[in-house]
Amino acid sequence: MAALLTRLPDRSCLGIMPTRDDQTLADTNASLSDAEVARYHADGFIVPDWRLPLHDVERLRRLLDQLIDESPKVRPEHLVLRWGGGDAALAVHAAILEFARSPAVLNIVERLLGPDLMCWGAHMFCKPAGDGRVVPWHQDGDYWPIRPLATCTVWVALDHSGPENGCLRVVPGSHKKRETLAHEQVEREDWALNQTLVSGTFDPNDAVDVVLEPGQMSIHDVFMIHGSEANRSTQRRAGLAIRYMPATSLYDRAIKMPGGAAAIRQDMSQRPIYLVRGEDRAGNDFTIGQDRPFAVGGD
Ligand SMILES: O=C(O)CCC(=O)C(=O)O
Ligand code: NI
Repeated sequence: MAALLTRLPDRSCLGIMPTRDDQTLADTNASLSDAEVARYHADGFIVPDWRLPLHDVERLRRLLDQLIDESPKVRPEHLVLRWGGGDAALAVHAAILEFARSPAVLNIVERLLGPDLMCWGAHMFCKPAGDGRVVPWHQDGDYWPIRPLATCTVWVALDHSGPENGCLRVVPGSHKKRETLAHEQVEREDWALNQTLVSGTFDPNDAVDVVLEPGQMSIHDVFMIHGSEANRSTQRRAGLAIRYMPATSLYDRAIKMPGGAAAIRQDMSQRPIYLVRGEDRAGNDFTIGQDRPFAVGGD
């Protein structure tokens, strides 16, 4: 009986992930182990031991609700965030920026991309219960005007994310050649993105599910093949993707991305970008777009 009682308070028994007191966004000791870094390079993705405390997850969830309320015309899978608009606008969405610029997350990203870091985008990928859209197979590099192509995405789960509600699926090791394979443009109402890998460029049977609990995150490389299924379950699946690049690469505003009719437009030339650690070493322009208002759903 005593043994049972001592086990009852274990929060994982109640379906709540345990949080660790030493893990906060301000935690300057947060990092990745050498084994985690090696796994990232071998597989193209990792799920770090470090996770976001639940009260920060709850802040981000409230922000997601706010973004959905404020943007009734934007599908919840398409909540691409365009920062800018000065400090006042930034303050409104402070929870995301605090996350993106936090010592803990930057320490982790620094282990993968080096000491000079830019944050150039963020995207709430929210798949509502019942009709959450498919994310077709793709490599992020096919979408982005960054040269040399080098970025990683930190994707933090705001809900439980598993195969039943359309979790991220990745092809381990598919990043290794450091090249983008052939993509084609496909406009489909039930898809969240409009560029997808041409059939035959890889084997979808090699894919694995990335199952995450709220606050856990996966980090993936720009060349890694990934996608996700529709959400036909009764449980929402939301994640916040923050995009980082090394400041040794150029966010090249002259490159015209393919574009298309899909809700996410691809002209990224005016997007505000931020140096979040170290120094710019590639002539990036951090002034463009800063005066544009905060917006969601496009560039
Ligand atoms: O949230 C998803 O299912 C897809 C995310 C994705 O493609 C990305 O973050 O690059
Ligand atoms: Ni992607």
